[in-house]
Amino acid sequence: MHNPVPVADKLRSDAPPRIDGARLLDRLDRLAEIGAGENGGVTRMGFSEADREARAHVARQAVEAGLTAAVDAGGNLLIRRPGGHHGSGRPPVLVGSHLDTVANGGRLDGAYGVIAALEVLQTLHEAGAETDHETIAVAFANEEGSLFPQPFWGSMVFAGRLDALPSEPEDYSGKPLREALARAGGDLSRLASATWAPGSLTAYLELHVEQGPVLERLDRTIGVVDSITGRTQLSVQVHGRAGHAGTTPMEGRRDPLVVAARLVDAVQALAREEKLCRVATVGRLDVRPNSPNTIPDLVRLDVDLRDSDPARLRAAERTVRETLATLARAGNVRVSVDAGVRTAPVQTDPAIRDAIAASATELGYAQLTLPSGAGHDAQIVADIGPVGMIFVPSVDGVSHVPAERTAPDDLVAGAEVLLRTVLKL
Ligand code: HGY
Ligand code: MN
Ligand code: MN
Ligand code: MN
Repeated sequence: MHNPVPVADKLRSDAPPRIDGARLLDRLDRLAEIGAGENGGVTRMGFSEADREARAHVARQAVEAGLTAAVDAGGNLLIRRPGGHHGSGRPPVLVGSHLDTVANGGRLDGAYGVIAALEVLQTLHEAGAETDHETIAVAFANEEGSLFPQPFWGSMVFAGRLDALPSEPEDYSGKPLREALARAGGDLSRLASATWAPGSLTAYLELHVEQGPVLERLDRTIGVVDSITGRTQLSVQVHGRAGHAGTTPMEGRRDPLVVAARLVDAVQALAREEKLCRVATVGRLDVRPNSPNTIPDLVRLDVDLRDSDPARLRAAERTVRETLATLARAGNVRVSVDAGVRTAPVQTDPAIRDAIAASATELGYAQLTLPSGAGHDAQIVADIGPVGMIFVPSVDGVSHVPAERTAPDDLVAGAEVLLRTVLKL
């Protein structure tokens, strides 16, 4: 092994190492085949078979690149350079995102940040670059909460938010997480071994597609994220009385689906008309028994509220609860509400923002500072260290759908800025 040239000398003697764009794009293509659907969508819901296959696939690529890969008790994949190559004076810099997707989602949300992090680590390794901190790549587990409804699962374990997680998590169908987590290499009874203490990171950097229209509309290549939205997710159950659709008179029905439908309309109105929060959505609705000629007995739905102001989120949540109580009385049904997720909005770190901006300028990419409308693992990792996020444009501003795309040059540009920023931290 040649003696690694200290990156300080290396930077002085020649330009910093550059990303292998072709390898980055090829890895994204191959990863997108795991969980691929017939219409170009990708389904790799957290701790599903496809998710586990993706985690193992990325771990194999890391090892083939001469790096090491290990899964912690929370199911997070951590990739490191073999010993050395960094000073011991400062805590590590963590770069990454998530590999799991929503159902029939896109090929870039999360995956792009993980593959770019692998590319950064491999480029540093091949250049024998010395950094004064260890650089670690991570794929956080179950960021989306699509199968097991605890979004940000892996980053919450990593950041030590164990008391915010259920002790025996189950998926939407009631299947326990314990076995699925074990198959992914984790261990529900040893989560504490996977937590990192506050101050144990120099920085966490997440490269991500914007998932919105702003960068494309303003023709900017690099987004410097200044804040990440707050989010409240409520799981609502509406219990009515099942009955025969043909023989049960309309008078006296206790139909939970009628109440749920009115709630869906009220939720979108509280953002669109009353402007109580930035956006409000019901994206999931389960009807039991879901039979065309039966009045349902139970309807479950998830309410997703987003805003950058925690007080507005609390007011919007109160309004949802009050509206639901009124509708329940009128519909003579019983309701319950669980706050599944409450994540506070987070500001990114100014010094990291400056490093991202300087990197984009050095590389000649047009940039814009903007907030994130989507939630990210970075807002959880912010509990234990300073965080930064880099965005690249999303074609037509769409995400969480098969049409999710980013121009290849922009994908490479984002990874170049990620690498350059790591070297500046
Ligand atoms: O829902 C979100 O904001 C993210 O994609 N998990
Ligand atoms: Mn997502
Ligand atoms: Mn994401
Ligand atoms: Mn994210």
